[in-house]
Amino acid sequence: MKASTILLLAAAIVNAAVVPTAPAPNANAADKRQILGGITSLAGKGGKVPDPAGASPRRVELGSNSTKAGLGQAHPGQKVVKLREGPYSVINMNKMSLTGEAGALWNYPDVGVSKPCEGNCTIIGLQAGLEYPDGTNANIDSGMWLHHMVFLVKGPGRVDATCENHRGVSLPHLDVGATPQTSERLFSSGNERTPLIVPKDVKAGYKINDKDQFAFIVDLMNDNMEDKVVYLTMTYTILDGHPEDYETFRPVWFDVNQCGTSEVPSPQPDGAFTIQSQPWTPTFEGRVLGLAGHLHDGGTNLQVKTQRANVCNSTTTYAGSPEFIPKAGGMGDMGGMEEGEHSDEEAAPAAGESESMPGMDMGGEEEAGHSHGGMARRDGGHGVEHISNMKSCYGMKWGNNEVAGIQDLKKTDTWTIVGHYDYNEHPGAKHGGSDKPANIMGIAIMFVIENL
Ligand SMILES: *[C@@H]1O[C@H](CO)[C@@H](O)[C@H](O)[C@H]1NC(C)=O
Ligand SMILES: *[C@@H]1O[C@H](CO)[C@@H](O)[C@H](O)[C@H]1NC(C)=O
Ligand SMILES: *[C@@H]1O[C@H](CO)[C@@H](O)[C@H](O)[C@H]1NC(C)=O
Ligand SMILES: [Cu+2]
Repeated sequence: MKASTILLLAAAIVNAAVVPTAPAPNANAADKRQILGGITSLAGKGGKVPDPAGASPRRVELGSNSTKAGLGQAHPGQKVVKLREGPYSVINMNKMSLTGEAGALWNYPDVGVSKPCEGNCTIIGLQAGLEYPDGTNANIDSGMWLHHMVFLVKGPGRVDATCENHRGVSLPHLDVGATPQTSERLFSSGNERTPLIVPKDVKAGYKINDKDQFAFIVDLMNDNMEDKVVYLTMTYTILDGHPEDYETFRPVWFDVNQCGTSEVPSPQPDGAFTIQSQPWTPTFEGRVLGLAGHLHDGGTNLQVKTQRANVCNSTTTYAGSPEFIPKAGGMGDMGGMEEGEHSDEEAAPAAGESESMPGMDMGGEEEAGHSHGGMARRDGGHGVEHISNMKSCYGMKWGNNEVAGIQDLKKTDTWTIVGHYDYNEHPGAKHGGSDKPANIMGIAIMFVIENL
C-alpha cells in the first residue's frame, strides 16, 4: 500500500470512528503520521498483543516504602502499584513501520489502559518504564527504547489547559478518540523516565474518579534484529479516595509544536540554536508545584519563563548510567561501536540520579534522541551519547537560584519555553541515516495546584 493511501485510510478511519464532525486536520505531513498508529496493528507492523505464556503479573503491589515512584517521599497511607500495559510487539531493525522507520512502533494509541484503583483515588507519584515479559528492565543496553509515551485522561471535567483554545484538530487528543475539551495530557515520558513526585510536605494530588478513562500513545524503538514484545509500565503512588486535606493539581503541557506531534524540523544542521513555543496565557490561577523539560539529543537545556522571570532551567545529562549505553557488538549495534567513543567517559556514575533527587520531580518526559523523522536509525546510530536525565524544578525549592521568585500561575502572565540545542556539544539524531538532522522536540510539563 502506498503511504498516501494509508494516510487517507487512517484519516478516514479516525474521522469516521471518532470525530464525525471534525474539520479536515490542518496538519502537515509529520502531524498526519500520528494518526497512523491506529492502523499499525492491522498492517502487521506490531502493536498490542496478548500476554505471552509465563509473563509476570500485570499488576504488582510494591511496598508503601518502595523507592520506585514514591522515592522516599512517603505520604501517610500511600500505596505504590506498578501496572504493566500492552504488551506491545515492536518490529525489528529489518522491518519498516508504515511511516518508514526501521524497528519502531510508531505513536500507537492504546485506549485500553488499566487504572490503579476502582472508583476514587489520588495520584501523588508517577513513573513510566519498559519491561520484557519476565519483568526485567528494557533499555538501550539491550536495544530497546521507551521512545515516547503520552498519558491522557478522558472524563467529565477533563480539559487540556494548553490546547483547550486550539483551533482545528488537536492530534494527541484525536489519536485516542478525544478532544482537548474532553481530555487532558496528564504526563509524558521518554527513555529518561523522569518521575513525578509530590513531596511529602505538599498535600496535593491528581484526583481520579470512576468516570475517568486512561489512554496512552506509545512510541517504542527496537534496535535488535528480531521482533520484541515489551510492556510499558506505569508505577503509581496513590492515596485511597480523595483525602479532604489534599488539594488538586492540574497538568500544563508546554510544547514548541503545541497540539501537534510535538516535533519540529531542526532549523540548522549543526551548531547552536533555539526552538521556542508560542506564548501561553493561563486560563486559571494557582501555585506551581513543579516542572521539567524534554529535549532530544543535541539539547543542552530547556528554559521555562514568563515575562516576569525565568522559572526553570531544565538541563540535560548524557549517558548518565550504563543502561543508557548500547552494548558494544550488540545485536542492535550495527557495525559495532567505536570503543574509544564510548565506555570510559560515558560510563559515568549517576545511576538512579533522579531517584536521589528530593522533592517534586516530574513528569519529565521523553528521552534520548528519538528522531521521529528518520527512515532508519532513530537513535542516531552508534557512537552517539543519548540523554539519560533532564533536571526537574520543584515547587518547594524555589530558592535554588533557578527561579526568580515566581511560584504562582497568574492570568496576567505569559509563559514561553525555549529549547536550547548545540550540535557541537552533543550530536543529534540524523534523518534516514543521511546527514540531515532529524526532527526535534521541546516540551515541558508543569503541575499547578489550582486556586479554587
Ligand atoms: C516505611 O518507612 C517508615 C519510615 O522509614 C517506617 O517507619 C515504616 O516502618 C516502613 N514501613 C514498612 C512497611 O517497611
Ligand atoms: C468520589 O469523589 C467524589 C468527589 O470527591 C465524591 O463526590 C464521591 O462521593 C466519591 N465517591 C465515592 C464512592 O467515594
Ligand atoms: C541554563 O543552563 C545552561 C546549561 O547549564 C546554562 O548555560 C545557562 O546559563 C542557564 N540559564 C539560566 C537562565 O540559568
Ligand atoms: Cu521527544
